[in-house]
Amino acid sequence: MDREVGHLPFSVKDEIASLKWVKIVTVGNPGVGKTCIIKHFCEDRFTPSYQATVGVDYGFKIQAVGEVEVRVHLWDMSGHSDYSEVRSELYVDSQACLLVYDVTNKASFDNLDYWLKEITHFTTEPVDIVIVANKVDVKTKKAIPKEEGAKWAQSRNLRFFETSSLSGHGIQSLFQEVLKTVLQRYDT
Ligand SMILES: Nc1nc2c(ncn2[C@@H]2O[C@H](COP(=O)(O)OP(=O)(O)OP(=O)(O)O)[C@@H](O)[C@H]2O)c(=O)[nH]1
Ligand SMILES: [Mg+2]
Repeated sequence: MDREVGHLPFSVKDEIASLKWVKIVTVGNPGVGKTCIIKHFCEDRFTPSYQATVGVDYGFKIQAVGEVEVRVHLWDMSGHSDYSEVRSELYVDSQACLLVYDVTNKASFDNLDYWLKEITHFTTEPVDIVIVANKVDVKTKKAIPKEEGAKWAQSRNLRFFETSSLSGHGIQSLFQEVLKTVLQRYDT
């Protein structure tokens, strides 16, 4: 390449500067479905077998929110305690955090306070923290009724969403709502 630094026309530079970038992290106990939620959002697919995330995974999607195209970076963090140091670095500068529990697994719900503490310790304001009750497709083994999850979220002043990465229920609206909130902050 024989192009010199600064060869790009100003309009291209302005164009790049005007793009909206959003960083989202997912957190919660191992196995609650963080990776599957992101896979569903980015690739519209579900994997029934469980492959624990080693440290961190990454997803990217260009998502339309109304008239705006948003470049969404998704940092999918392992819920395993071995990786708390990795997580502590990834929280920085995230604009939204999805705190996920599994409606069939009480321990994952009971641990939400632990996760919330970790999130508030490492994230930098402003960050939109939301509670995600995942695996709502499983009707027979529900350990946490919707009302209990919603009440917990309300008591901490956090928004509550239900999802299934198997059926796709609630995934699009979760990301739309979160991205809308982040974009509103962008413009203020
Ligand atoms: N029925 C059902 N199963 C799900 C759903 N989401 C995830 N799973 C299953 O739950 C298991 C764990 O999902 P993962 O997405 O790998 O969980 P994770 O939270 O990323 O786990 P770590 O990476 O270990 O922190 C897998 O076997 C998935 O197929 C869901 O909405 N419904
Ligand atoms: Mg994972």
